[in-house]
Amino acid sequence: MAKSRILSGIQPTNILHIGNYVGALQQWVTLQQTHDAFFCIVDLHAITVKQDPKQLHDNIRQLAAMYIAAGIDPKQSTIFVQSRVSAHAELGWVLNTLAKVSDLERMTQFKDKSAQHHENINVGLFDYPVLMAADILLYQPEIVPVGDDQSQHVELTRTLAQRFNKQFGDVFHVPKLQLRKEGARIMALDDPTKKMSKSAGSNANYIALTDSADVIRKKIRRAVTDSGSQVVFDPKRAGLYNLLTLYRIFSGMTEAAIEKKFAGAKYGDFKADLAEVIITALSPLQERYAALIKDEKHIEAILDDGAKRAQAVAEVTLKKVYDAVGLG
Ligand code: AQP
Repeated sequence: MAKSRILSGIQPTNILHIGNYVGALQQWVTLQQTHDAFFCIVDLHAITVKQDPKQLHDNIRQLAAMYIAAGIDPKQSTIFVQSRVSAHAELGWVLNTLAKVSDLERMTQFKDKSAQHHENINVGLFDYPVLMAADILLYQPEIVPVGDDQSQHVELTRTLAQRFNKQFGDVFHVPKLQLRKEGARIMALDDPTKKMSKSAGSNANYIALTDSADVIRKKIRRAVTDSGSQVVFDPKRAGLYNLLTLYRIFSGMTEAAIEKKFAGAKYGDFKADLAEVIITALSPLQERYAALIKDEKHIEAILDDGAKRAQAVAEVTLKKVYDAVGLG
């Protein structure tokens, strides 16, 4: 029986952080074992905010290397760059004619990003979720594994698929959102009321996957917590809860075992231990990344192959769409 398909992607903006790793990459690594997996580098999304062209070009290769370093196997899964498969932009245009301005006005990411980039509130930023719907629907996936911040966009994707199918006949499979049970929203270290974000103003916000051991120790030491003293899982103590969630995910220990381990300990002792747990967990990934990033040809060959594999699937869907709409 054919494996069911999954599709997800990350923007090649800045360097990835442990939120991207936990919310997206870690799930992808597990899911690729049981699914026909497509992992996209969504560079067309990246240009909805100002990018330095040279930096963007380098970021694409770095992100591909990070996918592989994190455990995505390019033989098993398809790794590709969005702009190299033109069907994404083409289907995006067709879906634009079905998306309502009112659908897009509700998107919280658009509201957040327009506040963050008030000097450049461009049409692409507004239209981002429609292109994302095209990214997904082209591959007819069963599930879309993302972090919680993308839930609203996946919901819109489902709406657009249903709207298209109703108007033109059943072309799209309506995909399901897949969030992990814990860690779907890792919060910022310097403000646990906001999600960890790679475009945050301060690098105290996140732990980058390439941060050195000393930088990780410093960032965790300075992470915002409350004035309490007991190291226990309490969602009301947002900063500590976020750090404990990271401890759970990176150590693999249960909540009860962690609380027992730190009974009577101070926040400072817990933070010092957490830093070491994260350093140990990231170290193999960092070693693989350092080796991969030196081999530009190898990464380019993987991306060329990925574009061909993605193109073959995307073209089939786009043809069905064009035929259904009357453009074929
Ligand atoms: N804090 C987070 N916790 C869990 N998952 C997260 N993701 C992002 N932040 C967290 C998930 O990572 C994937 C890739 O995200 P993206 O590149 O599309 O960009 P984003 O969601 O906009 O992530 P950032 O870090 O906030 O980037 P910037 O600041 O550049 O916009 C997605 O699956 C996302 O859910």
